[in-house]
Amino acid sequence: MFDKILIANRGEIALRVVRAAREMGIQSVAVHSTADSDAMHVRMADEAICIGPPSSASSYLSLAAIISACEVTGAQAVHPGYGFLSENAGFVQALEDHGIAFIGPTAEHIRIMGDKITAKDTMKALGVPCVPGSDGGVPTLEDARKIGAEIGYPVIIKATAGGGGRGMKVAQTADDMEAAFQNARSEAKAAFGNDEVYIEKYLTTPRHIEIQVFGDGKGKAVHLAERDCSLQRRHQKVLEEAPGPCITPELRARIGKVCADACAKINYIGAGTIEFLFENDEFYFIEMNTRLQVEHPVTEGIFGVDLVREQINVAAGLPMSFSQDDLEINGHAIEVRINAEKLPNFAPCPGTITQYHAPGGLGVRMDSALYDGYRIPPYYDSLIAKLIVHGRDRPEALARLARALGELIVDGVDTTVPLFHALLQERDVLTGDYNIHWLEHWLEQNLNS
Ligand code: MV4
Repeated sequence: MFDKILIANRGEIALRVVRAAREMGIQSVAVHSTADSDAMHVRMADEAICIGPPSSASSYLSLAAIISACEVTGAQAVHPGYGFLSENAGFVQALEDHGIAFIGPTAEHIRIMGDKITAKDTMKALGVPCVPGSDGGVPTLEDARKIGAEIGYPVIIKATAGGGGRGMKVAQTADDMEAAFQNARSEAKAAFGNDEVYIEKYLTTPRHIEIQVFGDGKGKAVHLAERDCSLQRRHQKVLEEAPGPCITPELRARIGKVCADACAKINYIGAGTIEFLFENDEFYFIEMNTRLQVEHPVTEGIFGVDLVREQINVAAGLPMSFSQDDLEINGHAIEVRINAEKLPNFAPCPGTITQYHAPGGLGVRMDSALYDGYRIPPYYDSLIAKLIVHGRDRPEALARLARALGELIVDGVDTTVPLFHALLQERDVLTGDYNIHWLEHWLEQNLNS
C-alpha cells in the first residue's frame, strides 16, 4: 500500500479523498493555487504545496506542477478527483513515465472512452446496447442525409471529441439536416479542434440512468446499480438519486450484468460510470466516464461502501473488498448540489461565507469544504456543497432531505438551496415522474430564467 498520496484537486472532493486516505493510514498531500491558500483541503491534508497562480490552467491543470509536487513530497500516487486532470490520458502517461501511480483507469481506457465513437464501438462489441445510429464518423452532408433517411427523424448530431452535451445538434426533419450538420461540425471544430461527428436516433423523452461499475484491473468487475440523474439544467446535474425510481430489480440485474461483464472483459480498473438514456424500459448507451463522479455518495449510501478506499486499494494492486454477491441495496439516497449561484439565472456568486451551519442527524451526509469566514474564489466551479441523505425508502429520503435543507445555514452568498425547497413541493419530484427535460420546463415556468 502507498504511504503517501497526492490529491490533484480542490474543494469538497479533495477533502473526500483526504478522509479516505486518513482512515487507511495513508499520508495525504494537498496541492493548491495561490487563490486556495486558505482552503479547507489545504488545512485538512497532512501536507500542502502551492502549485501556481489562480488560473486552473497554470495550477490544477498543470502536469509539470503536479508531477513536481509529487517529486518534492515523495507522493507515490495521485488521486485526480473529478474534473481537472481526471480524464486526461496524457497526464496518466506522464505519471507512469515518472514512476508515480494513478488512482484511476489506464491511459488506454481513458483514451478509448474520451473518443465517443471509439467508446460506442467498444461498448457495442462488448454487448452493451447502444442508440441506433451511424457506424462511426459521418464525413459529409450526403452521408448524413443517407443515415437520417435510414434511421428516421428526429436525429441528433454529436461531436466525437465532445461529451457532456457540448457540440450537439438535433435535426427534427430532413429539412433541418443541412444546418444541424454544418453547425455541429463547426462547433466541434471550434470547441475541440476536431470536427468529426456521428449521428444517433434522437430519443425525445428519456431518463438519464448511469450504472456505477468497479473493476480490479485483473478481470474482476462488479456493478453497483444505477443513479438517476435526469434532473439537469444545461447539462449540469442538479439532483441525483439511487436506486432509480423506475428501475425494477430485473432491469437492474440485466443491465448491471452487461456492464460488469464488459468491464471485466477489458480488465477495467477502478471506478467507472456507464451512462445510458432510458426510454420505454430500454437502455441505450451514450458515454462512459472513467472517473469517480460528483454523485458517487448516493451509491455509497445505498451500498455502505467507500468507493475512494476501493480505488486506492486496486491502484495499489490489492483486491477490491466486495464481490457482486456481497452488494445489496439498502434503502434510498438522494444528493442535491448546492452551488454558489444566484437564482433565477444561476449566475456564479463568489464571496465570503458569513455564517455556516451544516445539517446533521441520522442519514445525513454533508460533503463540503465550507467554513465560517471562507472566501469562495471566483476562479473555479461554483459547487460548494453536496447534501446527501439516506432513508429506508424514497419517501423517507425525501422527508429527510427537506428536514436537512431546513437546518442548513449558508449566509453571505446566494445559493441554489431555494431551488431545492421549491422542487420538494412538486408532485412529479415526489413521485419520481421526471425525464431529462423536466427541470428545464419547470424552470421556464417557475423561475422565468
Ligand atoms: C442524446 C439525447 C437524445 N437522444 N442522445 C446530452 C449530454 C450527453 N451526454 C448526451 N446528451 C443527450 N444525448 C440521443 N440519441 C439527449 C441528450 C440530452 C440529455 C441527456 C442526459 C441528460 C440531460 C440531457 C439534456 C438534453 C439532452
